[in-house]
This record gives sequence, structure tokens and C-alpha cells, in this order.
Amino acid sequence: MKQFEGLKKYVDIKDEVREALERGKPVVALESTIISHGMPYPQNLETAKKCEEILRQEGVVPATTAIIGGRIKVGLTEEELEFMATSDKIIKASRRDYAHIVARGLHGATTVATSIITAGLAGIPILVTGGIGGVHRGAQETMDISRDLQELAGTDIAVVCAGSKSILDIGLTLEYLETYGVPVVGYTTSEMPAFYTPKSGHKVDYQYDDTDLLAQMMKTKWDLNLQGGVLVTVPIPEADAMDGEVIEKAIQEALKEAEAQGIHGKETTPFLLSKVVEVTGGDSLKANISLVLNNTRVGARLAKSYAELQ
Ligand code: PSU
Ligand code: MN
Repeated sequence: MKQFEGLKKYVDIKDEVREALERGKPVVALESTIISHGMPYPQNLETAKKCEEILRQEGVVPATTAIIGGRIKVGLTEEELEFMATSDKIIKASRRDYAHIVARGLHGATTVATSIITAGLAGIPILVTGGIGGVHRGAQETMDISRDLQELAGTDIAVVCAGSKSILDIGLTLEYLETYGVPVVGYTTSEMPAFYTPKSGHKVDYQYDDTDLLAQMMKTKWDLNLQGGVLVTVPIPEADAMDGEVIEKAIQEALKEAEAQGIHGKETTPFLLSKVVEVTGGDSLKANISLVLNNTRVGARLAKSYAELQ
């Protein structure tokens, strides 16, 4: 909160979020690229609202992050959520876009990378998302590595996600995280989940089945000044998981289409996601919503466990 005092010029922290932070009550940050560029309307708005509802039911204050009219927002009103879900004037904001969007008074949806930055400004220790960005397939040539990884490596935060989408190279993503010292935890699993499916064939570093123990590990890491984040991966609920072969075929098709259309840079992830939804006839969207809500439940429990340690 101290750091925030100097940032008032740029940051609007919602009253309920500020109050909770001041009192040491649990707060969970939520990203907004998933709303503006990750899902179609109206499912994007419905899901965003449900995530906030789940947190509130657990006694946790939601703090969805975004940039609106150049103001950095920590916690959105219903109208602001709706704006993020419907406006076509919203820029997908990674770290390199952040200052420009703020300085020019523009609108930005925060990716995991900039949600981490924004949560960090307010001192929120937990961020919930669907899937984190990572090392893309073919990154050996394209050098397409999501900023999410560097931001996670440099900020004291736990990011709860359903693993990496299999549009990424999960093995290389894990190698990258190891180099940057980010522990990858499997919540109730020893295997890294692959977003649409609960398994990827890659082991996580450590399995935790208990959010109290996990919160202790986080606290220990930060007490020891081992700066940087913890990646908490949660498998998609079995009932909504997709067939591994079906999703792999859809991804292959999406990757081919992306190449044919010359899609690159920041457009890649949104393009692949919407293409996969198209190819799977909407099944992947259903899976996406299910895993986001599930991650939110785990994030809520983790936030409560962590708040108890303070
Ligand atoms: N995965 C999803 N939905 C999303 C994203 C990832 O299933 O909306 C978004 C997240 O905001 C993530 C970003 O931080 O994509 C990564 O984009 P890039 O690969 O361009 O870094
Ligand atoms: Mn990229």
C-alpha cells in the first residue's frame, strides 16, 4: 500500500479492495484480456461476473485489473466490466504497451503480464487466470515467448491457472520457468495440466493438495527474499475436459491457419484461441469457462490460507 501512495496519479484502487488490503483481508486479482480478447460476448461478461461472485461467496474481494481512459484500475465496477466485455476500442496491453496506453488516456485489457504488474502496484499476492502465456511452438525460430513468464519471474505473486494451453510448447515453457527460478506447483496433480486437458505428459516441480501448505511455501519463498512468483497449475475438472486428440487436431488446424494468414506477435494468442473455438464448435469455450471458474475457487481458498499467515 505504501508504494501505492506515490502512484495515486495513475492508479484507481477500488474502495473495497483498498479496505481489504489495509485490513489484511484476502484479495484476488483477475486479468481482463480474457474478457476483452480471450472470449466472445456474452460469455466473456458472464464468466467475469461469475468469477467475482465466486470470490465474494468465499469472503474474498475480487480485483479485476484494466486500464480505462488511461487510469489504471484495481477493481472494476459492473459498468466497467461491461465496457471491457463489449468495447472494440480496447488494446491488448502487455508491458511494452502499458505506459503508452496510460499516458495517452487509452483503454487496455491487462494480460497476465500486466495484471501481475498492476496487482504488484497494489500489493495483491494472488492472481487468477485461465491459462498463462508461455513459449510458443516454434519459438526457436519466431522467438515468441510471452512476457507473462518474465513478469511472473520478477514479481512476488502466485498465479493460479490451468497450465499452459497446448498451443504452446509446454516443455520449453517449463524449462524457461526453471531458468528464471519459478516453482511450478500442481494443485492436486503431479502432472502439468494442459489447459483443455488435465494432463500434458510433463511433471510439475511439486504437488500440493492443501492450500495452507502451499501458502506457507509462498510465504517462505518471499520471507527468504527469493523474489519472484509461484505458478500454481490446476487441472480442468474432469467432466469438462476435452479429448486430447480432438484438441490437438484443432490446434494443428489453428496453427496452420495462423501461418497461412501471416498472424504473428500479439495477435497470435487471441487468433489461435478463437480459431480453436471455431474448429471445436464451441466445445473449447465451454472448457475454457469451466476451468476459469475452477481456478477461481482454488484461488479463493489460497487467498484465505495466505491471509491467515499474515
Ligand atoms: N489464454 C487463454 N485466454 C486468454 C489468454 C491466454 O486461454 O485470454 C491471454 C492472457 O491474458 C495471457 C495472454 O496473459 O493471452 C498471453 O498473450 P501472449 O501470448 O501474446 O503473451
Ligand atoms: Mn507473444
